Amino acid sequence: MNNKVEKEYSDSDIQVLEGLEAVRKRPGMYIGTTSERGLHHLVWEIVDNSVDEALAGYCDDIEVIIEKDNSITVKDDGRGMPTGTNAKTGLSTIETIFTVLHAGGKFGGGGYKVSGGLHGVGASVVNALSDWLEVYVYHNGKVYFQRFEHGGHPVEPLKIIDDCEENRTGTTVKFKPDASIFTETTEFKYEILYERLQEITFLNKGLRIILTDARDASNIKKDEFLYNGGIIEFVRLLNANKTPIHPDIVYFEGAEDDISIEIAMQYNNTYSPSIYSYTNNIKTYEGGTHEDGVKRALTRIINNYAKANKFLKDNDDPLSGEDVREGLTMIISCKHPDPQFEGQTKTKLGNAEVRKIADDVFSKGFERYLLENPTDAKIIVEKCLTAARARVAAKKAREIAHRKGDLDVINFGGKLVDCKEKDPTVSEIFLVEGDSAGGSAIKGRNSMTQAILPLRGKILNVEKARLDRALSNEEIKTIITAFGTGIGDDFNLDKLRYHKIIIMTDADVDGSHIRVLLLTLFYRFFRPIVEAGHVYAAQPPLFCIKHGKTIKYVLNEDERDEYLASLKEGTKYEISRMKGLGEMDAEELNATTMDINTRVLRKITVGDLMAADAAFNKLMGEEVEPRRKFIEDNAVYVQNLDI
Ligand code: 28G
Repeated sequence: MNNKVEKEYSDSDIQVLEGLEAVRKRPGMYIGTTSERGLHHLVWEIVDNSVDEALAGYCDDIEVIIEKDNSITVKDDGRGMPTGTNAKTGLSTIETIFTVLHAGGKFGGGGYKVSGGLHGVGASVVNALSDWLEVYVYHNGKVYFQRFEHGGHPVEPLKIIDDCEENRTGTTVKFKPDASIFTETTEFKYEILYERLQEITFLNKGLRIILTDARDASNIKKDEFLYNGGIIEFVRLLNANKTPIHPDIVYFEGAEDDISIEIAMQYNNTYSPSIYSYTNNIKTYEGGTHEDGVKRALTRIINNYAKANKFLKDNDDPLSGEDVREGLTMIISCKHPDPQFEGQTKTKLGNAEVRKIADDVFSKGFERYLLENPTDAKIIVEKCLTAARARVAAKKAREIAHRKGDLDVINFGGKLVDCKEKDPTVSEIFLVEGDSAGGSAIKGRNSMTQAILPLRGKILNVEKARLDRALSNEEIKTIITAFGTGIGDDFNLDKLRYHKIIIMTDADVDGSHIRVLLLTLFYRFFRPIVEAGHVYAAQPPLFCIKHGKTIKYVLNEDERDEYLASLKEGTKYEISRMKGLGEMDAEELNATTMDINTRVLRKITVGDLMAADAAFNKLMGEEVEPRRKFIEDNAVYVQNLDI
C-alpha cells in the first residue's frame, strides 16, 4: 500500500516535469509564438491571475514593474494564493499552480475568469519558460516563498521566510523569461504593457494598476491607471480626437443570472463605426452574441423612435444596421462565468443566452434615453437618415459603374499594368508604393503572370470616408476594378482576378502608413479575400552580401549574422545595406522581391487586419500632419503591429 502511494507520487512528479518540458519543447503551442508578442504574453498570464482575484472582488491594486534586469514583478493585494497542500498532487497548492499544466487555468468554484483564446494557460507555462521565477504570498501574518529555476524546477519546497503585518494579504510573482526560448527579444516594451494594462483598467472600474519601468535609473517611467467611470472613460478616450455630435456618453448596465452587460456609446461626425466588444476582459474581435444583441436592439429602437416621431414615414425603407452605426463609438463589455469562444481566432462569443440579455439591457436603457433626451435623439436619428441616403446613392453609383464599363480595367486611367495570363490561379498583382518603384516593378516583372498597380501617395482613408466618397477615389476604384470581385452586396470571391495580391511597400514610416491604409481597405471591403489567404506582403531584403560570384539577400540582422557565420573561414565578402524600393533598379527589384524562386512573401492574416483596424483610432487623427507625426512618434508601435 505504502509502496503504491510512493510510486504514484514519483509518477506525478515525473509528469510534472514532463509537462513543463513539453512547454519548453513547443512553446508556440502554449503561448502562440516566442516572438515579442509571446514574451509579453507571459506578463498577461500572471496579470490575468491578479485580475481574476479582482473580478472575484478581493483585489483592487495591481503593480507591474519592469525591473533593471528586464525581469518582471507583478504584485496584487488579493487574498494571496492558498498556502495549503493540494490533495491530488501532494504538493503545496502554490507549487501545484506553478508546476502542473493547466492547474492555474481551470479552477472550479464559480466567479468570472479571464480565459479563452490564448489566455488562461496559466502560471505553470510562465514558470516553464522562465530562467527563474519567485512567488511571495502574504497571508496570516507570514510571508510564504518559493523559487524555481531553469524552466520551473523548484529550488526548495514552499517555506515561510518572514513575518508581515497581520492584515496584509496578497501575492507577488517575479520572473525572468528564458533567453534561450525567447531568442528574438527578451526586452519588454513599455508601450505594449501600457496599452493592455490601461485597457484592463477601463474594463474594470475602480481597479488600480500601476506600471513602472525601472530599467533606466535616471529616467524611471511610471503610470497609474484608475478609471472610476470604466468604459465611459474608454469611449471618451476613443472619441478624444474626433468630434462628438451629442454631449453625453450614454451608458447602460444590467445583469441576469451571473451574466452582466455594460455598454457605453457616443456618436461622432465620422462615417465608420468603432465598436469594440469584450468578454471577461478579452477583446472579442469577431464579435458574437453580446455584440449581436446590442446591434439588433440599436437598429430596432432607432427605427421605432424614428417612425413614432415621424422622422420616417410609413412607406420609407427602414434604417439599416450600417446606417445606425455610422460614426458610432461603442464599447460592449460582458462578464460571463462560462464563456464559449468560437470563430477562426477564438474571439467570437458563442453563448446563445447572451443575445437576449444584451438586447434587453441595451433596448430598455436606450429607449428611455431617447425619450428623455429629445434634442440628442433628433441629432442621432438625423445622422442615421443621412447615412441611409448616402447608402442609397452609393448603390446607384455602383450600379451605373457596373453597367457602363462592365468593370473593364482599361476604363480606369490605365494605371494598372496587367499581366497577359487570364487564369487567376497563376496571376499575381503587386500593389506598389510610389511611381518610381512602380516603374522598376513594371520593367522587372514577369509580364505573363505579374500585374503591377503603382499607388501614388496616400490611399484614401476609408475609415473616415463614407462609402460613396471612397468609391469615387481613383486609387480605390482602380483596386476594386482590378480585383474584379466587386464590393458590398455584389462581392463575389469567385471573380477574383489574381490569386496572389502582394503589397510591396518600404520598411519605413511611409510604408507602414500605406500598409495600414491598405489593410483597412481590405478589412472594410475585401475581408473574404484575406480569409481565403490571397493577400501577401512582399519582404524587401535589408542587406546584400556578395562573395565570389554569389549574391545573397537577407531580410534582417539575424539572417545576416547567420549567413556570415555559415561562410567558410577567411571568405572575403562585401556587405551593403539595401536601398528603399524606389531606389532599386528593375533587376534588383526582381531578384529581391518579385522572382518567385527567390522572394519571400508573408501571408496577411485576418489577425493582421484586426490589428490594423484596432490601430486605426490611434493612428488616424483628423489632419494628415498630426497623423504623420503620431506615426513617426510611434514608429515602434506601428512596427509592433507586425504589418
Ligand atoms: C501577483 C501575480 C499574480 C492570485 C489568488 C487567490 C486565490 C487563489 C490566486 O486560489 C485556487 C481557486 C478558487 C478555491 C482563492 C485565495 C480563494 C481563497 C484564493 C496571483 C481555490 C487558487 N483564497 N491570488 N489563487 N482557488 N494572484 N497574482 O496569481 O477556488 S492567484
